[in-house]
Amino acid sequence: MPTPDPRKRLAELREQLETANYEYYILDAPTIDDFAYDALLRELQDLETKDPALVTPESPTQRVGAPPSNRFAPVEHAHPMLSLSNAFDETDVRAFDQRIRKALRREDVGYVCELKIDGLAIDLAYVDGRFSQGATRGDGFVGEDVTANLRTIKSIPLTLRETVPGRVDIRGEVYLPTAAFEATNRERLEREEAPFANPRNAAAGAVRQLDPAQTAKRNLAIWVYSAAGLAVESQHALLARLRVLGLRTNPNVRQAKDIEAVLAFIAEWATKRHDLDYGTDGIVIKVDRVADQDVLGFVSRSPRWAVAYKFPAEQATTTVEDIKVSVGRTGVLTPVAWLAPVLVGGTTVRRATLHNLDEVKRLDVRVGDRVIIQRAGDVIPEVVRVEPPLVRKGRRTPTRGPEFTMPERCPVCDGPVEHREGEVAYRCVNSICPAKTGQRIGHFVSRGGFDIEGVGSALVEQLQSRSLVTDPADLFFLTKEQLLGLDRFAEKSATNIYERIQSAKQRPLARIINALGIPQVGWSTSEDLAQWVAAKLPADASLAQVFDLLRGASVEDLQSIGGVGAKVADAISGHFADAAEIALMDKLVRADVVPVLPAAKAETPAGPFAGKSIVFTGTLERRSREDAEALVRTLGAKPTGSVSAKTDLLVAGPGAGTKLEKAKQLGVKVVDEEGFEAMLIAAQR
Ligand code: 0OX
Repeated sequence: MPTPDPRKRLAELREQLETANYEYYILDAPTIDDFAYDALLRELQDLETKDPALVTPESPTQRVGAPPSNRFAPVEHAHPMLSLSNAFDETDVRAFDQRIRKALRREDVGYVCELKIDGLAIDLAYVDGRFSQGATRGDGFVGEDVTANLRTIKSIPLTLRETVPGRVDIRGEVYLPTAAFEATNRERLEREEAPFANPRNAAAGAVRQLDPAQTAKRNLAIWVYSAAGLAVESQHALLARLRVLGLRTNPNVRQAKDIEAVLAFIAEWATKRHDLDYGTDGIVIKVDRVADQDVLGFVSRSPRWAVAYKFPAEQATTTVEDIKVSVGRTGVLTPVAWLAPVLVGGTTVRRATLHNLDEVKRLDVRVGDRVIIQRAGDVIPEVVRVEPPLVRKGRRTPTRGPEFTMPERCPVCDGPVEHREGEVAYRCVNSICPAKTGQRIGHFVSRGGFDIEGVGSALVEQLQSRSLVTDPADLFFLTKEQLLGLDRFAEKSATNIYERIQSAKQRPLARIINALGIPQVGWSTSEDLAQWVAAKLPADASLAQVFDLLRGASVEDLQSIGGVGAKVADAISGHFADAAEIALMDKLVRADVVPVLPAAKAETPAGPFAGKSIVFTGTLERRSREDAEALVRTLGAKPTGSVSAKTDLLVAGPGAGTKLEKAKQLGVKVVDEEGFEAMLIAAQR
């Protein structure tokens, strides 16, 4: 008998497994059981083990097992990933419809309504039908390469069911089903880690696991909703085409012939959404026809042709079991209501912030009270009001606890609490308060800082209680042996954390600056500061040089940085002059932290608009004249009203007259609106 050709069998197995996947994950209609699936997969694995040369990235065996990576490489999106503008009520939705009809100069505009999935937006690039790269949204222009992790998600096909030549970018939302989200949070609470605030954060945590095998365990799924590179005439046709290609689109969509039909869809899903096994926080309304979308264009980074209606905050009633005080990174004391657990919009809530003492007094909330709490989107749950007690016949009115007062000593370190005249906040002023230090370390290792995965609050508390860290920089001096001595640490976990900490020593400068926790300085100012430093120092400057430069900067120097006002400049200057902060920075230098400086930008922004004098004439259809002028100003251009020999560019829409004539006579460059939009896209990259 001739030996069967392994290649032929391999192709058969892959085909059968991909089909089984498609039927199970996309069509929700399996034709073979788990046992049969596993048998096929094992046979394929055996063949590939015998001849590793036969393994390809699209093989179903490759959905698990890529080696863990240290960090994710940046990926520049081939097409920017847009964000959506919001609508919060019926008036906003009707205003959106009016804007659309006005801009299209037509009354009959059809829409498509989609559920707004509470997940993580990602881009899937398919080249010649093969999944080649997956990236997170990031800032819309540059995301992170999470290909290996996305490969583990079974509802992401590794090959399209029809080969589409060239590249297509498919966008969708990766999400964690509600049950998996709740299970993840229960596990986190058991490990004394902070639970994820919402399904989106949990999905982001799972997608950004350094070890794809961990992502594979999480039960993530995807719904896709847009694509660049597929020629279609409408959003509803696009969704149909995506389904044909084997991608998973959400079934709860509707074509709406007008805004009344859109509002009916919204009303229907306001309650029905609770029956879904995934989170949705609103409805995305899209103009259906692609030709109309093209006419409408964009305002800054949001399409004019779509809007996200957000469901109103969810409310629930529960009982206050305790009021405790937490201490934040800057020492501010926040009263927190500990609640009888209650389900609010699909998430179990156990705590709600009471913000500050004034708010507690305003609400007059006490232990034992029944309260209405609310949770809106990403926001931490809060107490809205106290309900009158339920008094039943023959029963005593439930007793209320005493009036809440702020503690006079810090509940964590017993240090003095200060309340400055005229300020709402109460602060622990002990500079070495472990709560402050703990929160500070949390910020230091967070995604916007040194991004050290695995250093959670439980680990930080252990390190603090054993005096192994008293400030964030101490992390870099921890030895593997010290980690091994901690509870629940074995050789592998200690080595893992140790290596992650060591590899975090090299980080983009903006992250290092953000990690310092300078008051008033968030992510965007950190980026501005990093850019300013990069313009003044060589690309391979050391951290010591960077800190010296910032320490030596005057308030005036700092104010010369775009986006830094007087208050922020004062805060930065104060931070770099503070003895304790200087000691911390010196320690980071001694730890051999290496800053990666951003590519220095020229003083005026580079790009096609930098330093150019621009005139707009005629009608602009995609954006207002004011919007266009403001936009080019941010890109370094000077918009003016009349054409002269000094004019560099004339943007001429329909109806342009004398200005266009004059520009032609003077040989000034002229572009139409299309050309201008193309220049904008290039400039905003
Ligand atoms: C969602 C969702 C997000 C694509 C370009 C315009 C709007 N979270 O479910 N975004 C979009 O579409 C973007 N659709 C969605 N359904």
